[in-house]
Amino acid sequence: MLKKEQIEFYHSNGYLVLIDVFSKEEISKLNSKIKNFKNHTSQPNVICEDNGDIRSIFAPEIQEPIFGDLTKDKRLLIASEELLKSALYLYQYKLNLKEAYVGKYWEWHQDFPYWHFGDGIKTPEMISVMVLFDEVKSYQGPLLIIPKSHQNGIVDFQHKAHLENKKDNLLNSLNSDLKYTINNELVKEYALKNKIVSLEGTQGTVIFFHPNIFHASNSNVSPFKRSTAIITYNSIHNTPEKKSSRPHYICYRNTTRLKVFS
Ligand SMILES: O=C(O)CCC(=O)C(=O)O
Repeated sequence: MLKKEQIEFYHSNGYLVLIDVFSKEEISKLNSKIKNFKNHTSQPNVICEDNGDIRSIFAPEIQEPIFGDLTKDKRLLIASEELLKSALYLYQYKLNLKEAYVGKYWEWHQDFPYWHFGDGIKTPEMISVMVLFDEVKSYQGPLLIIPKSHQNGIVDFQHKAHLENKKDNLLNSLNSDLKYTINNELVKEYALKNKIVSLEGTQGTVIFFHPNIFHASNSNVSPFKRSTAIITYNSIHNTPEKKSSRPHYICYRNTTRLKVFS
């Protein structure tokens, strides 16, 4: 159960970090399965960089069912319910891998625009939970966030002329040239006001973050990989009005309340 101060911290700052939530043994079990996805790079839920390395794996339980249990773990699910004060369903789940030396960056963005415009979700009554599968230091491309930047809804996007006449492409929500990035001047303004926080942590650390928080991460030029899971829950009262046209591995269709795995 979260403490009152932790819940207040989350709502005020838009994120919350809990260290050592999972043991090394628990994480090792999952980590050992990640290499198996190399056999599935032609599957549509496995998103690769131009060099063939895996960037993200959506709905990893499709190929490796063991990953399914993580989304129902009480340390993530109950804590998220406490933060949102709502029953939740699983909205999206992915592994983000940043390979040693070459793992690529994520530009400054908010997540909610993708879910609002892409899937028709009405309000940001949602939460994302990042689980660190490796110890993450400053040089491995940790998640960067700007505290309190979640408070003003969806903000102005950075104009990207090269994407303007391009046909709407699913990959532009998934690759390193994102469709909805935050206007650079705004990023600067918020960063000057509230600073940028680098969320490093031990293996097994958990980071809860708001769908409107400004976040990004650098490339991983270090010799150490950085694997993470990001689970996004949505309130059962916030289901989309119509079915998303995006694939089921990007936007789950089962909106029944998720129950803790026991
Ligand atoms: O993996 C990261 O460092 C950032 C991921 C991210 O921003 C996202 O998946 O929306």
